[in-house]
Amino acid sequence: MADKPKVIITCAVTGAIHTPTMSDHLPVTHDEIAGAAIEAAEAGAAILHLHTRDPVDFRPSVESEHYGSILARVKQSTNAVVNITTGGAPTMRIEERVKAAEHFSPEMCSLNMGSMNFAFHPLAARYESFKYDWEKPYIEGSEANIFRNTFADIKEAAERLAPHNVKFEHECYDVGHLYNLKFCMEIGLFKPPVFLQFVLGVLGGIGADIENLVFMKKTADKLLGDDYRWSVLAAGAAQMPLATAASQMGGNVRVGLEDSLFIRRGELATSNAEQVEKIRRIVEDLGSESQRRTKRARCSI
Ligand code: KMH
Ligand code: ZN
Repeated sequence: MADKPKVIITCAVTGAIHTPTMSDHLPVTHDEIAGAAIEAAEAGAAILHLHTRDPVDFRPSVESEHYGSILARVKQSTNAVVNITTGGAPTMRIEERVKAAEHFSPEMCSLNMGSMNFAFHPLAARYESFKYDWEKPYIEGSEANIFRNTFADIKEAAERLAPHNVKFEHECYDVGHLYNLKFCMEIGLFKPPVFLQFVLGVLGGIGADIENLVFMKKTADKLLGDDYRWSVLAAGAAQMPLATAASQMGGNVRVGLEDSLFIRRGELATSNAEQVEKIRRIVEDLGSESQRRTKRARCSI
């Protein structure tokens, strides 16, 4: 009998978009982030995409000292691939965003493939009050904020992290970002096979529907041929439907509270692990196998 198709589940545990007011289940302390990551790995996540937060008011942080205890616990307790964000928060510049990856040399890092108005200001109207003073201006400010990822920024991240031998999760929020990646490969910044994360449903990027997913995939095929592997993250309500579709199209999937706070329409997820369990169940019910790693090694995707 033919081997079952394998699907890599990434879990993005806390991110920098959702704020403490939005869900009591969003892990925000270092202890909670580490615990949530470990639970997600136990539930079936092979890659853990990690951000950290300030320990005082839980705003997004990229400080290496705010990662230390999280990474130590995760490495001790799981075999999952550790993926540290270089996206940080959309308000931060690349120089600060790559520092933690330089410091810890993880197996993987995200790398955002274009500049955009990464906007989530409509979320502000959903809450009457906020737990922390920074939340409302941070959310509202995204209306006018440019998440800067110029070619120079991408080159800087690639060159600074080259000695660390990291595998990048190339985050592509729109079709143009695939062309940006192709250009960067042509000038030798990234070697195939590259690992793409198609990001659908962020305001400022491509919308989350099946036609757009097919378009992203066809464009990647045209530009990159066999030189890539891919995964999908869809923001909010589209998370599970598009992850399911991706898993049936030969792709991999990303879930986690960074990308959606919900387990189904109108119901908050109680944990990252709950989302991992759900997508794993779907993927396995549909005849694929979730890819796991039995022992810790350098990344070999
Ligand atoms: N929050 C995701 C939509 C990064 O960390 O590099 C984008 C993201 C960015 O994961
Ligand atoms: Zn992220």
